Amino acid sequence: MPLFELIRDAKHLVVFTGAGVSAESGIATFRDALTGLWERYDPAQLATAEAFRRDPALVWGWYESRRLQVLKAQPNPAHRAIAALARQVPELTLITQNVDDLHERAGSPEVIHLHGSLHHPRCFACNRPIALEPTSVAVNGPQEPPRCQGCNGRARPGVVWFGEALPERAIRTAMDAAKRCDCLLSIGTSGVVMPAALIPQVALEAGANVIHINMQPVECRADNEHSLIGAAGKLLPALCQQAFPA
Ligand code: BJW
Ligand code: ZN
Repeated sequence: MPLFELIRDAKHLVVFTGAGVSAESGIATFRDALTGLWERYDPAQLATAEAFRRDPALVWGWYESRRLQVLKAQPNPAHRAIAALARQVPELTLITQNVDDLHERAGSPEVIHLHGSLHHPRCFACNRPIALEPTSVAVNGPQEPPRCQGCNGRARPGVVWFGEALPERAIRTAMDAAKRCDCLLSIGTSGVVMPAALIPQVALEAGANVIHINMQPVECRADNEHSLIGAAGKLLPALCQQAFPA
C-alpha cells in the first residue's frame, strides 16, 4: 500500500518529532557538533543537573543562546504540514521531544512536550516559574542565571535533563496514544533517548504502521515499519499533499 494511503486512512495519527523537524528552521539538532564559543563542549555533558551545579553560568548561557536562536527562527514547511494534518484526520496526537515552540507557532493546537521547553524556566531550588524578558540581551557565552523572587534560588531552563524524570502526564498520554493509534509518523529523531525512543516501538507492537522520515535511513524490522529518507520539510508536505490533495 502506498505510504500516503496509510495517512489518508488513519483514524488516529500520532506524529512524533525530534530535532530534525526544526533543522530546516536553522535550529541545530541536539547531536550536531556545537559551533562558535560552544564548540569545545559536548551537549550531552551540558544537559545535566550536575553540569548546572558545577557551572550554572555556563549552562544557563548555553540555554539562553539557544532560546534566543529559537525566538529568531520561524516554523518550516514540516511544522506547517503537521498543523494542517490535525485538521484533516479524525484524531491527531502531536508528541515532540523538542524544547522549541515552533509547532505551536505553526498552528498546532496541542503539543505534548516530553522534554520540556526552553521558554519556561523555573527555580532550581523550589521549582517556582521564573519570568524571562522575551528578548533579553544577546547572549553568547556564560551568563549568571536570574534569581527566584521567592527563595533567591537560581533559574534553570525548564527542560528535562539526563537522569531526570519526564513530565508524568506527558509521557503517560504519549504512551497511551502510541498504543491506540493506527499510524505513527516519526520525524527527525535519532531514536536513542529513553524513554521517548520507545514510543514508535509501542505503536509497532500494538499493530500500527510506523513511518520514519529522516535524513538517514532507519532500520525497519517489521512489515508495518517504513523508512523515508530525506528532509522533513520536503518529504512531509509532499506526502500530505498526496494524502489530501488540495
Ligand atoms: C533530519 C533532518 C531533516 C536532521 N529532516 N530528519 C534505558 C537505556 C539506556 C539509557 C537510559 C535508559 N533509560 C534512561 C536512560 C538514560 C537517558 C538516555 O536515554 N540516555 C541515552 C542517550 C543512552 N535518559 C534519561 O536520562 C531520561 N530520564 C530518565 O529516564 O529518567 C529516569 C528517572 C525516573 C524517575 C525519576 C528520576 C529519573 C531523560 C532524557 C531527557 C533528554 N533530554 C534531552 C535534552 C533536553 C534539553 C536540551 O535540548 O538541551 O532532550 S537529550 C536530547 O535528545 C534532547 C532531545 O529531545 C533528545 C532526542 O534527540 P533528537 O530529537 O532525536 O535529536 P538528535 O540530534 O539526536 O537527532 C536528530 C535526527 O534528525 C537525526 O537522526 C538526523 O538524521 C535527523 N535530521 N535534519 C529529517 N531536515
Ligand atoms: Zn525558588
